[in-house]
Amino acid sequence: MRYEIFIDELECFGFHGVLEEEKRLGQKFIISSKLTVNSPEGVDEDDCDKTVNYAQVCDVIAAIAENEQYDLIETLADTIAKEILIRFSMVEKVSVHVDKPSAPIKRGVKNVGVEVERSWHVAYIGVGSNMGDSQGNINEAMKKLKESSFNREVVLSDLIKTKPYGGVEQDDFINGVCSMRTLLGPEELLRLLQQIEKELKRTREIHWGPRTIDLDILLFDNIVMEESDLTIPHPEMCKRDFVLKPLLELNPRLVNPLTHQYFADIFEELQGKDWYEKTV
Ligand code: A4P
Ligand code: MG
Repeated sequence: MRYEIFIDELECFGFHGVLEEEKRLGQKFIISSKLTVNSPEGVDEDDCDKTVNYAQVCDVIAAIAENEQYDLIETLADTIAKEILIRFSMVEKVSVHVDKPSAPIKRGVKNVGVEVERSWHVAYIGVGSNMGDSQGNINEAMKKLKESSFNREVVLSDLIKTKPYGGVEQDDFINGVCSMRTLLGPEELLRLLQQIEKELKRTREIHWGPRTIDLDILLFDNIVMEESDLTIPHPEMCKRDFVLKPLLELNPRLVNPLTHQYFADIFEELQGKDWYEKTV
């Protein structure tokens, strides 16, 4: 069952702020939070272990607010939100509100505050390599994704050997798809993937050319977005058997949020298209 827990106006004494006096003297911060809890076993048994203990949540909030130091209350609120999601596995979504009633503002202001929201998301990542030790590169990328405390349940499909798609003459690829839960937003996840590509010595000389590792966001919840640096669903995914096959292995009932078609049907239709380059 799903329900909400509220923590209202927890008073903490912290040292957050841009000014030197704020860092030295400290001041009062008032923190409220709303947690959406999914308790698989429900609360019929009246058992504290089957829910989220709000006293422990208060301790986590106070430990961050009182022992860490941030210039911005936005960063403080976001750090608390992430930590609650990481520490309490039954929490699906959290909002954190931080008030700073004694903020050093010359005009009379009763209060200033911020509110941030974080939740767990489901993401599917296309994984490919055709340079160096491809299998080793993919394993290393998976290790790095698992090491990030912002991700959980990182699962890799079977890896398949595929013919290069797209006209560039190059070695065969190893491809797969990885599914995971992440508390990062789409742009933050893209930055993490690009950081891992960089660490694995990915260079960008030829468009669609050889690469030690390529990590593309295929799907992110049911989001449809088109920004200059990020398009979701991945614009090429429906044309690629080396993406659809491992994706369907992980979840055969996935639906394309753009067209509302089953990816299983898209994969089947692909086989009949005259431009289809079979790579698997
Ligand atoms: N970008 C936009 N949307 C996304 C997204 N959903 N996920 C932007 C990731 N990145 C996204 O990507 C270029 C830009 O796309 C990024 O800066 C990002 O902001 P890139 O990885 O730097 O460059 P690229 O390799 O030229 O493009 P891309 O799209 O990664 O290449 P593809 O489309 O993956 O194609 N044949 C086989 N058999 N197997 C393969 O894996 N891969 C390619 C590369 C060609 N042929 C292949 C395979
Ligand atoms: Mg890419």
